[in-house]
Amino acid sequence: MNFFKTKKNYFLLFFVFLLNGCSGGITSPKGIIAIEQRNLILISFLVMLIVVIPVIFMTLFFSFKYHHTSKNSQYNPNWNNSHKIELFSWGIPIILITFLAFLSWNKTHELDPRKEIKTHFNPIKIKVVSLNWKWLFIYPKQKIISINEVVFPTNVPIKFYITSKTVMNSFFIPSLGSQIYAMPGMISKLSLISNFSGINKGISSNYSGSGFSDMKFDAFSAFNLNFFNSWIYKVKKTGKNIKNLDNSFNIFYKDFKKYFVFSDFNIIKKLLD
Ligand SMILES: [Cu+2]
Repeated sequence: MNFFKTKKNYFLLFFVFLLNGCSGGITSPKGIIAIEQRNLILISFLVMLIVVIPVIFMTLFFSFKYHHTSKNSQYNPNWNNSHKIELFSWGIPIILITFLAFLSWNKTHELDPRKEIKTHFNPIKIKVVSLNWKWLFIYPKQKIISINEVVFPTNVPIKFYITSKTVMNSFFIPSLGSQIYAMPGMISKLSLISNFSGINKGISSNYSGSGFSDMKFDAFSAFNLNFFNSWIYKVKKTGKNIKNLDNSFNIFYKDFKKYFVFSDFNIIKKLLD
């Protein structure tokens, strides 16, 4: 049988191409937050189709049935009201909107970015600073800094404290969910978790200037705590030592080295304030 013989197969092929670009983002979630958000989008989409599909169908059906050349339609000049139609055209949207409102209200509270994710692991705290045009990841407890690379263990909640040293950006790891703004003078909190090890892409989803297209980072979800600790060890061994800073971020702009180590947290604190 030839695949291209039936219309149905063309239709299937169309959908394959349509969905081709949808890998790696919010449609292939890697953590519970992102899974919940994907489901919310899909449920809302399907619920809205309850209205959209009949409307498309009726538009076509009515224009054929009541076309001026059509012979099987009735001419009804004195018709003015139908409770049945009113019931459908008001009743169904009211039910759907009530359902969507209920769902959105509950999910936005449940998936509040600031809310801590409860597991039996303590969350890992990472400070994120957006610069022109790179991402700085500060691990206060581990006393390290890495540029455009963030590593955390799988199944351990991560608590990001996000700010900007320049213009406004938006911190977003699509496969883990929830984008949040990085703003100067403010700290946005974001809780995420990754339940699969591997590389996730990170971006800024808010246009911020000419070097914006380079504001991408790798978010590695380490297989377990041991892998995470060995990464920390590697950074401490290879990172450039920060002993004193003249109150500026210039060192991060000039230096193309990816990792930094600091012995005294006051150095970093001074920069963040
Ligand atoms: Cu906005």
